[in-house]
Amino acid sequence: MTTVAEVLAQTIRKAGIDTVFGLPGGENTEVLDALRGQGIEFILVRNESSGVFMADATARLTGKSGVALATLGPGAANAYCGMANAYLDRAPVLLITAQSDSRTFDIYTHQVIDLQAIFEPITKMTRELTNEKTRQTVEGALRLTMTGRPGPVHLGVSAFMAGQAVIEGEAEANAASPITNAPVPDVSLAKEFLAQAKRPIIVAGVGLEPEKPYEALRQLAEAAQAPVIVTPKAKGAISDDHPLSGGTFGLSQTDPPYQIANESDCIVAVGFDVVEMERLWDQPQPIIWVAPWANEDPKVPTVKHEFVGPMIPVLDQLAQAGFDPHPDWGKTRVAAFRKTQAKITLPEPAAGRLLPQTVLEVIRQHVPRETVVSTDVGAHKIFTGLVWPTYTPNSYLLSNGLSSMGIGLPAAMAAARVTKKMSICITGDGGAAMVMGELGLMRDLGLPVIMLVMNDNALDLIRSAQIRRGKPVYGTEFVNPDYELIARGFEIDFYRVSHQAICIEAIREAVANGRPALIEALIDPISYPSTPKKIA
Ligand SMILES: Cc1ncc(C[n+]2csc(CCOP(=O)(O)OP(=O)(O)O)c2C)c(N)n1
Ligand SMILES: [Mg+2]
Repeated sequence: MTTVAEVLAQTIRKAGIDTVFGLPGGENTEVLDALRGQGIEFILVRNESSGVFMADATARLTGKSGVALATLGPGAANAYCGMANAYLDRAPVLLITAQSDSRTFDIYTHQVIDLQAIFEPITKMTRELTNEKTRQTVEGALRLTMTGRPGPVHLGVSAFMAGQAVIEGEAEANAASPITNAPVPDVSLAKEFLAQAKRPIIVAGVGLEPEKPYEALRQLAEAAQAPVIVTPKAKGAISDDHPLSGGTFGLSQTDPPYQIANESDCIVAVGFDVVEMERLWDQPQPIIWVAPWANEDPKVPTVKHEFVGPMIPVLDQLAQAGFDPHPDWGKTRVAAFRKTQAKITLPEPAAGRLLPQTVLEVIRQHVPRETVVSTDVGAHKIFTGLVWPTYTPNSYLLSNGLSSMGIGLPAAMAAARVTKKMSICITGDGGAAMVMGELGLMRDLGLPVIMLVMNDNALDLIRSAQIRRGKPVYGTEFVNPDYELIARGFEIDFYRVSHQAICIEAIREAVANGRPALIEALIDPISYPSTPKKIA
């Protein structure tokens, strides 16, 4: 006989997925054993949302769905933030949880919450996995995570059901490719329209994954002389040292690339999703929409031409338009924009403190171009997302649709596992405290991850909001632990840096050693763009 748990594990394996991230409860033992039986590596995280965050980052870097596991009740509730992130960050994640046995719903309440109901609003699908159509359900779930607008799916399976034999006669596994062979659409009208634009731009967003149309995007940009502005999730889609890279927007209401966007007369939106924008979409220019999903939820009213499906064939055709851009546009406009950015002067840091700018510059100078950097959420993210030079696709990871703290370290660990190279997590001290237990996983796996904590003893982004709104600073400052003792407790390397020379030395050494490391950067947040320059 083959059990539900075994079919679940077989189907995951057959889809080419070799790792599941999670933290089990007593109700998961059948599933865990079936995963082991299929040779699937189970990565034991210290908090369930970390598992979902790792599954998300793994999916992004491998191009396959990521799979996470949690128990019923509290485990599923802990995984919720990770799933909400997968939903708003459009990540293809399958979460398997235990769930209460529906036969006992009326007589047993311990740890029972209605998981189908709570996951419903933040998933593309949530189902109870039973011994009927088990294989089809799991295959369908994995496929659904990747189709159209990617997103999470939840499957709950009770401990009883996991051990039951599947009902005979199921169709054989048939892992279909997530990208369908849709007919190439007729883009002639959009092409004519784009050919008339004098100041076109391309805005690339989270929907570039999993198709990865980077090459087609670059070719269109070059043909049209269109500056490419990326959202944070698309950083690296065009190299930041390409003469048409117009930077990143979506982090704050005043991100500098709006200067270029505001002057444009036509936008080609590629895999764009307003979920990433910090302000309402108020650009008046007409849009050519190229994405794996339709312009809806919410609808952008300025879309004039809409192409839903594979993006590469559309971009390839658009690149054939006869362009006639304004001579001051394209590279020239981007070069002028970069000059204005280079002129910004920075305040002096307090004694014994570094500016975050110095920390980032030192890291950028000492790590390879393709090194994956993740950020957590806070002032440090808004700043890093804006200025971190990203040269290759998917080498900058973050939560942006949900903007959830706690993602930085799990994402960097997942990246180090997939790439087998050093990755760097830049986190605030608030976010670091949320995931400190995961340093144990970093040590267990010997992952070459540098966790760099921007120590400002505050939830700086929130403290800044208080100051800007004229409120007293309250509930946003705290005292950090002795990070050296923390690192020692987890048996990982430690560095404390408070000026540039020490910072250079620490980064150099940590990169050369390639071991798990914690770097505490004593920073002055004054130079973050989100931090008011006068602290009352
Ligand atoms: C899970 C979660 N809780 C709360 C918030 C709200 N929030 C956004 S930024 C921030 C401050 C983060 O502090 P820290 O990690 O120290 O980063 P900093 O702003 O100091 O750079 C908070 C509390 C959030 N985004 N996610
Ligand atoms: Mg902080």
